[in-house]
Amino acid sequence: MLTSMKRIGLLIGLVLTFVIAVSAQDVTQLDKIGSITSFEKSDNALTLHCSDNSTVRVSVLAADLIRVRTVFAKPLPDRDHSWAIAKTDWTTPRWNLKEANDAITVTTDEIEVVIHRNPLLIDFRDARSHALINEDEQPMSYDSKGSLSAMMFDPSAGMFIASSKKLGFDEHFYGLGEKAARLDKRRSSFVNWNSDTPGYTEGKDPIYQTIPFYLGLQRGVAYGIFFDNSYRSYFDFGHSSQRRAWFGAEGGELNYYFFYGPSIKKILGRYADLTGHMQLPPLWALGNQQSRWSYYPDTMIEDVVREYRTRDLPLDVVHLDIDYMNGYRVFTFNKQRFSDPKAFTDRLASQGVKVITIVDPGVKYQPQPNPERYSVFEQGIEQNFFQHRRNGNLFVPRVWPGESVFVDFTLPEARRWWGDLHRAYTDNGVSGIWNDMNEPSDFVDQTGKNQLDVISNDEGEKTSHAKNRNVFALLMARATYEGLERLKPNSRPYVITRAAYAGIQRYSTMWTGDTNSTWDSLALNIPMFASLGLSGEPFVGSDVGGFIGRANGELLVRSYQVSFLAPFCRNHKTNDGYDQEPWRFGSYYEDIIRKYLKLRYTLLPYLYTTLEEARSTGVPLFRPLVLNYPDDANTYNLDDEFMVGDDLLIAPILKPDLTRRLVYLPKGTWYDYWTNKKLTGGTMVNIDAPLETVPMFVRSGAVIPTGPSLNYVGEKKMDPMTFNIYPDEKGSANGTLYEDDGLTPAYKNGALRRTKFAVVRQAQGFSVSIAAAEGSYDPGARTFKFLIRSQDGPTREASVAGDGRAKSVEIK
Ligand code: MIG
Repeated sequence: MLTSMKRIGLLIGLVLTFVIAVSAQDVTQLDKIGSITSFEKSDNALTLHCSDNSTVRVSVLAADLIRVRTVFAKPLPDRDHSWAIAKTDWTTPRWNLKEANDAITVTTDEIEVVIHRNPLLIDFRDARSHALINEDEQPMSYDSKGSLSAMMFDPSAGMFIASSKKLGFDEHFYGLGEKAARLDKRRSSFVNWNSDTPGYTEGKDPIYQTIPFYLGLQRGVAYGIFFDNSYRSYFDFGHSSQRRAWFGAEGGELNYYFFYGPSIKKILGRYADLTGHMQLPPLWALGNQQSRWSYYPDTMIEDVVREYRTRDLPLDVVHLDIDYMNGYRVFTFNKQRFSDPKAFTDRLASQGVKVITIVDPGVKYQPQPNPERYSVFEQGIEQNFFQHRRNGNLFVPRVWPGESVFVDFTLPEARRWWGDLHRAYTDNGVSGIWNDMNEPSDFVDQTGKNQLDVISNDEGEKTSHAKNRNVFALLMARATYEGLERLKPNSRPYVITRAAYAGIQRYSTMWTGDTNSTWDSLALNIPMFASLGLSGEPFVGSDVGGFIGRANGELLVRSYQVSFLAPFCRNHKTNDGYDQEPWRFGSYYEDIIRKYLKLRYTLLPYLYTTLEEARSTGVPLFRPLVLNYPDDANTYNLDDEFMVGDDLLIAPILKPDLTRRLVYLPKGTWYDYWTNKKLTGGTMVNIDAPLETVPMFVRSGAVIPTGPSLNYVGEKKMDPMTFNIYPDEKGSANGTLYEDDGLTPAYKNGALRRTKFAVVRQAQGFSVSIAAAEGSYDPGARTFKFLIRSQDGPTREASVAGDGRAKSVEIK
């Protein structure tokens, strides 16, 4: 029995916890940075000294990129390092400084940064129009007295810091990486702390990844903010107060990069310059993939592949989940289940199928004496590559192998060692690596509390879990990618990851973890893929059909109708879930799935061209409409349709029993992909969508390259290449085809071919001019076939040799 005193105490405690929890969101309680007392100017920066001894450095990296780096109540430390950043050698653009009594102004050709002296408030303005883009709502702030530390996840992490910006009346927010949330993040708040969250639903936060980058868009004008801080971080876009959008973290520096567009595409290009451009995976990574937890023994996988081939379903990749290993020991095979892994991958290779193996970070803790030796554990111990607690004890989490250890991936020698261990796979014909559990997940405690006293070397600084958790997966993926590059220098590495930090695109593709086989989970695919694309991660996908629970034929078909145009298209299922390979619900559903998989393969030239665009420009393949139409407010919160590149618009069905839906088409003329019927955009259109038909539209003015039907990438020569022309109102169309060998890194040295097409209407018919091909890659002789898509009459066509020479073709 509780005494009444105790009850009151409990009540007060509860109320206090609530008040504190609320004030954690209240950045107005924090100490504000002091006013500017002096400053110095260098070639590319201003360093401001403040009345409270805080230091702010405002650096000009490019005309559209400014960095603000603040440390509170002390000078800037010498070390300036981030695992996310790929480029530090910026060529300083022309800029100037203007001093006035109340403010210091830094101006580039594009941005004007007005730094008010007292209080210290920063405005970002358009350099030409002086129009405000973004402004501080209060001075940058910090918790000098530690009053918030009681509610911090890890009070020992550091000091809570925050930046607060005025919330625009009509400001929309995008990006922030992988969130189980809608496209427009306005009026929501989020936490970043990489977490293993199986079966997550909309609103679950945080989940697996941390990408502290967002875009603000107001009246068609976009800016970006990358808050490069790996501590547990917070983003609030007008959730706790309609006055402000703020971001903060439980430690580290208030270090952010400000990008100015005004277009989103331009910002994504700069963000890719700063944090790294995705490199191309092998072309077959765009092929269809099949997985489950777990296919074994080897003969079961061969059965799966046989089904695919006899049923005429295309397939490029199968995945081996954790049961291929000997007792979950990474870098081993279970010899009962896979007696000869090399012979197995060879047999699949002869059918055009590649094998990916899962590799988790947990290394089985297997000290001597033990009758079995496990060299990975032994080598790691010998070289002191595993993580330790602050007291010097080895950190021993529990994951699939039972007691385990994790590598300190901040150590370059440990990354090299881990990368080289992948020889165990590459020597056995494994073609790619799937990193799971890398939040890192620990069965002892999924929140990370059990890891708080784990120390990482961190370039000799010996820093805490609070700083290193969110970059663990980035560094593991880096070790993997660089290992694969060394082991197979002539093959492009292919890595898939669950957790991540900004910059992950340099090393890995991703998938969205443990979804549910539900309609709600399916509907989340679109805003999640789109937001990841707006956060620098172009190569995304989700378990087709959903991971947990039981799908059915209708859900599986509708799921393929979303993912058949996502970069990563892989059907995957949990261990105790009902099987969901494409044929499991009968031929009615299987036939529809076949139609979409085959369509994906014929569209590969378009997908690959668009993927290469993502590599070179940072603009993703899978796009929300707002990316292509930032001036059209109808696109600002569209969650149920998407575009692939500039030209294809897909509006899937995301609910059961529905065979018709409203689709928003932006202004202009669109072609219904299935009928070639022309539709006028700028409005919603009501479209039939029986199960066999996903509403799909082509932008007028597009040229969509397609190839032959394939069972797998490389099965046949890409001959003929067919160019589907969708003339606009004036009868014109334009397009590009990107090609390379699809396998090696030679494209980085110019072994590629880019061909541009321009179509114009003639008095009779059309004329296509093919520009001389760029690049040194030679795909060999083939035919280019041009088709004018039109609803009425037979499609007009013409063919010509696609030999790289400039020429023009008349289509009568
Ligand atoms: O605790 O390896 O997200 O795709 O099948 C579950 C088994 C561990 C989680 C991954 C899932 C994978 C599963 N893994």
